[in-house]
Amino acid sequence: MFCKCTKETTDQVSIFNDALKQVGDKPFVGETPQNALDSWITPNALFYVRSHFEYPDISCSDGLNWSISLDGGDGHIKKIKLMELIKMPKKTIAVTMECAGNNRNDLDPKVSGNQFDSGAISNAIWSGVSLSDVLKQVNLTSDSVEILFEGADRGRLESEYDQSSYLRSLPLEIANDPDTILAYQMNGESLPIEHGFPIRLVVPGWYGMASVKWLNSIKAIKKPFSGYFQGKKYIVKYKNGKEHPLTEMQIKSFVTSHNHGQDVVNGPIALRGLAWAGRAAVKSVEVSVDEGETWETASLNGPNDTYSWQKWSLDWIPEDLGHHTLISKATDFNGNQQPIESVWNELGYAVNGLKPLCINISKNVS
Ligand SMILES: Nc1nc2c(c(=O)[nH]1)N[C@H]1C(S)=C(S)[C@@H](COP(=O)(O)O)O[C@H]1N2
Ligand SMILES: [Mo]
Repeated sequence: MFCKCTKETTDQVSIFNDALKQVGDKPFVGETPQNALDSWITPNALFYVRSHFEYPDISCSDGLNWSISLDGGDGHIKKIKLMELIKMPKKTIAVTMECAGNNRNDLDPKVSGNQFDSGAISNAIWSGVSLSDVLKQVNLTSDSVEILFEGADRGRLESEYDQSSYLRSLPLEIANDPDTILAYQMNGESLPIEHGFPIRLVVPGWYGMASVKWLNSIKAIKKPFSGYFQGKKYIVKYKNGKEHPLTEMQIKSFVTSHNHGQDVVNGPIALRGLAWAGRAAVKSVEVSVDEGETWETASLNGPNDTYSWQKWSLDWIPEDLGHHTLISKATDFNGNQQPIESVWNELGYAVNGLKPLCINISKNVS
């Protein structure tokens, strides 16, 4: 079966809302809970949810009959049915998706927006078709510069704005990359409604805002898109007035084997965590158990997929009891290293500084 019935879809939503750590309401925004981050794959029910509007009311039969409007830039619209896409060559790919606002809560001074801790990130195996195979079905006009994607969700952006849909564009180079997919499955199941049922864009290595959910139209455009979610939001604005739009996820890592403030009984301790670097590969992860005084190289445990986070581990035998500050630091093959401090920016994006975690080692009484 391609999808579950509407009732089950509705039921799933309340399960999600219970399982996730709620960060926003109307629409629901939720983080993956800390213990679920200690796993390479995030189960669908624990995958973080970030929507700007209430999700559209798409029933199972709406999903089965879904079609996407495709315009190569000449105004002529070709409709492609989801069922036609499903018959095309299937592409399956592991992709870690991180919301650009992940860890916004760590910034000092605080900025407005969803106050995410470390859980606005998740990893899934996505299946669908290469967007490039779909684009081949129309002739892109030669003056096209970007491809614009529209979701079926609508709402008011800010009080002074009218109703709008969720719109984002991609440069041609990224749109034509065979790894950019239109996904209709997530971890082997049809997409849950909150994650874009029946079909969404998945842009590997980019922050989550690029991966448009509930995709209903694709259009080649002649001028770079500058709509609300591209010209106003998802721009890194530094204190010195410089700014740039967000694209690839910045290099980052964190400890997942322990919770902040956890009591741990003395003995050999298996430290674990995750590291990722957008479209680049992670080269190494170093770990400190003494607040950054000394560093040891962790083992990288894969899986070695291009666009998903990697697991790392380090066995450690503490030399003394009491508080210890654990920190991980990643480096990628392009020579980028995770910064010690995140760079403050007005809208609180791309927060990737080191994330110290404190544990308390107590005496083994047995
Ligand atoms: N149509 C639509 N697509 C969207 C959004 C949205 O609000 N509407 N939010 C974006 C943002 S900011 C993120 S981080 C990801 C979140 O995807 P998820 O909810 O499946 O985790 O979807 C992106 N795609
Ligand atoms: Mo996001």
